Amino acid sequence: MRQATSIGDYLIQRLYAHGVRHVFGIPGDYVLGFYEQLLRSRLRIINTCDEQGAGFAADAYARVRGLGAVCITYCVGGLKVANTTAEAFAEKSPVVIISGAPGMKEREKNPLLHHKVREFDTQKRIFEQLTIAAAVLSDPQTAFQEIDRVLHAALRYKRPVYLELPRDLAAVPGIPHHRPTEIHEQSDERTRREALAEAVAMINAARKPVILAGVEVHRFGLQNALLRLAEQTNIPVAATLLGKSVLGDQHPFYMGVYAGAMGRDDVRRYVESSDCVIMLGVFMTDVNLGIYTAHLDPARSIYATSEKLSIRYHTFENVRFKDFMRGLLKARLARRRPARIPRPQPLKAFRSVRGKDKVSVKSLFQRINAFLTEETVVVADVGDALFGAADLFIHHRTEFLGPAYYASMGFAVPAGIGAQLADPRLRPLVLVGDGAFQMTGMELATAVRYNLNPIVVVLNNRGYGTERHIHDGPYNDLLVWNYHRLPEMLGAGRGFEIETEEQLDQALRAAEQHTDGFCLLNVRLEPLDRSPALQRLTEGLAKRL
Ligand SMILES: Cc1ncc(C[n+]2csc(CCOP(=O)(O)OP(=O)(O)O)c2C)c(N)n1
Ligand SMILES: [Mg+2]
Repeated sequence: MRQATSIGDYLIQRLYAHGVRHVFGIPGDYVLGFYEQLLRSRLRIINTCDEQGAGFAADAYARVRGLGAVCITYCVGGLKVANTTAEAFAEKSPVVIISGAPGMKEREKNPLLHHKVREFDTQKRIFEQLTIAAAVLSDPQTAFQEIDRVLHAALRYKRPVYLELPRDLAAVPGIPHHRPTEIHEQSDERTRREALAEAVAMINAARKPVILAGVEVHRFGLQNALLRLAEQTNIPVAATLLGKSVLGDQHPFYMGVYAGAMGRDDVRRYVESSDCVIMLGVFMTDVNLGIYTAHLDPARSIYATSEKLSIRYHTFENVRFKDFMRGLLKARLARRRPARIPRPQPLKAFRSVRGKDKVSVKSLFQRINAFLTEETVVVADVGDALFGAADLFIHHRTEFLGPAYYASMGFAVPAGIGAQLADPRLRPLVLVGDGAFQMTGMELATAVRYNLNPIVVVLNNRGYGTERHIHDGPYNDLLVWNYHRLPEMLGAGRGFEIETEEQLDQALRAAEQHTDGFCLLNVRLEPLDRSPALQRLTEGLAKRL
């Protein structure tokens, strides 16, 4: 007779069915039973140095692959992924948080078990705030349904979810003959038609429409729909920073990143002078909009996301983002003559003839730009790594990851690990400030353990550079580490200490060749040097003061 499926095994099966192949985390006694189940399954456990590393890695994995998972022990592990879950929530990344927990039997009489904070449900209540759906799998009768419901919510809303598995239930069978429930949500057809009619009339009547594409185009897999929409209508496209690379930078109707004062001026003028800005999957965040230096008038906008659809001042309920996008594709939108638009300017070539010059933030990004290929995934951490990367010319459409909204430092090194496991064809180019590196850079050990080969560029400006431009003080200084000597400690990888353009050039060439392990470039920069994007932003802000 076939053995009944246990709750733990059912969860594993469903994760696998949704494309998950790796689970990031650190075990503990409350979750060891489930770790054993994972070990016997087709999923691979990726042990990180710290739970926060696991959380960021799973987030990047989800951004690249469509779903990610992190598995940790109760509270001591769980609360360490609260921050990464918050980032996944804010930036719409579907990560499944699986936490071990005291068994249901152990909870009787409320004993003081280790790792407990206050009540047994304290952790769950915290995660209810940070996820779109949460469940404690405490009842074998409902566990499978709960798993279906929670995973469905992650996929539907592209947000993290929480599943708590009491340790005495992981191996307990759920109800027999359960079939996963497929839920198909639909738009309200009449509302959808009316919204589309209004949108089409507005777009066709416009003199200078422009599409502003955001992160949800990527999360919902609508890049091809966007491409076709632009091709069919010749309406040009700009992207937000969070949505950068939803289209490849080489597409003829793509003009670059729009980010208020932080973005390029020509893109800004084009978008802000448009009489119909079609915002697709855009989040109106301050970083996306250049810390509120953007001027977008709702009277001239169509705004469609998974949460909201409005056209001018009209709001429509129950129209799914996907259905609206597809509707636009089928609608009778006029085909226009191609407009003259600004184009992303590949950064000026690197002048290696003057090789003895010290590397500046500007020349660093120029050289990196020339280094990118179709196989690179650029992962940028908060700080000038992210601002500078805004101007990079990304060849392909998905290959840029950065926490451009919630902006938690420490994302990039573990995210590089998650991104490469999600798609092994990609080689991560991790851009990270020295401050952010000091938070999670030791996850390079994880890269070594699992034979990954990221190229990590540490922008070593001896402190919290971004903050220095806002307000400086000794609290922005850092101990200067010998980052390039980490390979000695880890017994793998290659390190480079870089001061001149020539050294940078040589290190990148060597990194290109050295594919057996990670490469770390310790790039020494002046504390007050900054990227053109960060300069534009601060100048833009200064003008408004
Ligand atoms: C976890 C976290 N702590 C603090 C901050 C506030 N913060 C924003 S930028 C920044 C400095 C970043 O320093 P570094 O990583 O060296 O990059 P740089 O600005 O020097 O390029 C800080 C501390 C943050 N965003 N995230
Ligand atoms: Mg720094």
